[in-house]
Amino acid sequence: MTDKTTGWRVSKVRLLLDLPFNDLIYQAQLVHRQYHDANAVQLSTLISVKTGGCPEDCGYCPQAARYHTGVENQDMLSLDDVVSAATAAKSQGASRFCMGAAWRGPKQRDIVKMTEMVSAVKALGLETCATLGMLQPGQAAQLSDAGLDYYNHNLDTAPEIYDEIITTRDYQDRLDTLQEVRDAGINVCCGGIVGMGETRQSRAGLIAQLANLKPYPESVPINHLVQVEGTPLYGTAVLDPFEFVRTIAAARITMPKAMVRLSAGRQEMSEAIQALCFLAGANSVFYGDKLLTTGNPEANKDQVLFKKLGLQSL
Ligand code: SAM
Ligand code: DTB
Ligand code: SF4
Repeated sequence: MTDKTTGWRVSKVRLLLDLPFNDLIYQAQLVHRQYHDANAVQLSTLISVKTGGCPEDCGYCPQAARYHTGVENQDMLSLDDVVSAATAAKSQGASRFCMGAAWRGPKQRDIVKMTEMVSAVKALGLETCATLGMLQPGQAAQLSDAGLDYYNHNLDTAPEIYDEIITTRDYQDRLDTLQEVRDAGINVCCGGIVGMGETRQSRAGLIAQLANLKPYPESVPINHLVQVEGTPLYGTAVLDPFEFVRTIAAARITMPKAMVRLSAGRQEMSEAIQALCFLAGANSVFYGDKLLTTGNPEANKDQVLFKKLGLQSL
C-alpha cells in the first residue's frame, strides 16, 4: 500500500478518500485491528497554561490578539494550579495531560516554568504533553530532560492552502520545530484541522504530509474546526460530517501505528458521527469539559457514550 521510494503520494491518499464509504471504513478497521485494541480509547486532558493575546494570525484561532473573540487573556498559571488540574484529570480517568500556551514560541523563562510543570505532572503518574508553539534549538532538550513525553505541533493544513490560513509563520517553520522535537527524543504529536473550507484534495494533501514525515507522528490529532465568532474562519460553510470521518480513516490507514485523536469539534458532533470516527480508527480523544478556550463534551457524557459503545478507556 505504501510506495517505499516516495511514501504516500497525495494522489494515493486521494484514492482512499474517494473510496465508497463502506470500503474505506472496512480498510481502516482492518489496519486498526492489526495494530490496536479496537475497543480502547486513550483519554488526554487539556489545560491552557497561558491564554489569549497571541501575536500570530492563525485564521481559526480564538486566542490571536488581533481578532476580537471575547477570550480573556490569562497570564501563565501557577505550578499549583496546574498540579491541581492534573490531579483532577487523573482522578477522572485521563492518562495524559497536555499543557497548551498561546505563544508564538516560548521564551527561556517560560521554558524554565514549563519544565517545572512537566516534572510535577509526570510525578503524578500521567503522560505529559505540551504545545507551546515554535521551539528554538535547545528548548526541546530542556523539555525532554524534564520528562516531556509528547510535543504537539500541528501542520494544520496542506501546504498549498496554508498561506490562506496563517501568514505569521510558514510551513517550514513548523517542520523545523517538529525536527527539534524528534532530535530531542520526544514523541511527536502532529495533525491538522478539517472543515476550514478546504477541498477533499487538500485533506489528502494534509494526510500525505503527515504520513510522509519520517517517521510519521506517534500521535495524530484530527481537529474539526470549532468556529469562533470574531475569527476570520467564522462563517465557513460547514463540512459534511462524513468527510471528517473519511479523513480519520485515511489517517488510520496511512499511519497504522499512530494514535489517531478525534480532537476539537466533538461537542458539535453527534454521538453517531463520533462512533463512526472510532470505527474509522480514532483511538484517542480530549477528555474534560474544556479544550483550551472552547467547550468539549463533559466527562460524564463521554463515560455514557463509551459505555454505550463498549469502549474501554486507556
Ligand atoms: N500556540 C501554539 C501553536 O499554535 O503552536 C500552541 C497552541 S494552538 C491553540 C494548538 C492547535 O490548536 C493549533 O495548531 C490548531 O491545530 C488547534 N486549534 C486552535 N484553534 C482551533 C479551532 N478553533 N478549531 C480547531 N482547532 C483549533
Ligand atoms: C490539537 O491538535 N488540538 C488541541 C490541542 N492540539 C492543543 C487544541 C484545540 C483547540 C480548540 C480551540 C480552543 O479551545 O481554543
Ligand atoms: Fe497563537 Fe497558537 Fe492560536 Fe496560532 S494557534 S494564534 S500560534 S495560540
